[in-house]
Amino acid sequence: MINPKMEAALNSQINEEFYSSFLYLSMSAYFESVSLTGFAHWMGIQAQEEHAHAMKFYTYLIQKGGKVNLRAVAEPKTKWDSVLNVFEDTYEHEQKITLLIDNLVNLAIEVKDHASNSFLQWFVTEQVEEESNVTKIIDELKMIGDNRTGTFMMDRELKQRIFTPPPVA
Ligand code: OFO
Repeated sequence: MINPKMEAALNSQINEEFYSSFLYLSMSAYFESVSLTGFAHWMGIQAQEEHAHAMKFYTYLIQKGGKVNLRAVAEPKTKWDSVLNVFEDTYEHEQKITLLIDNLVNLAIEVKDHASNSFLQWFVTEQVEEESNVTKIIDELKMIGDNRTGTFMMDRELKQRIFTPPPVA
């Protein structure tokens, strides 16, 4: 049993998480097109994580007896001006997601849905990490500037990223 307002809001968040996955996959494809395979790999993992986030919401909603309503996913952007520009967009997007998660927590409190509030706390913590990871990359990119060797070294470093599935709801 789940509050109908919460059910609708969680369905919207499933769509947002699938869109996040699409956006990062599109960024990954952009990096492939400019032969930055390490950056492409990092974004590919990011896309996988977002898919897992969507599924975490999906599983939770079903466990709570809610109805999952999947909707069309918006078309992501496909071109960027620079590597830095991609990560600036990523940061902006993650800030938007943080706001959405905070709004979900506010709603859970409003409708006295303690289970959803508890479930959402994992995402609250995750968003701190997401924003911090992207900020670190933006800072490094700003330090590197137009230096090709620096970009190449960073590309190699980002290739090491490993996908860690989030804990099941
Ligand atoms: Fe990038 O975050 Fe999902 O929730």
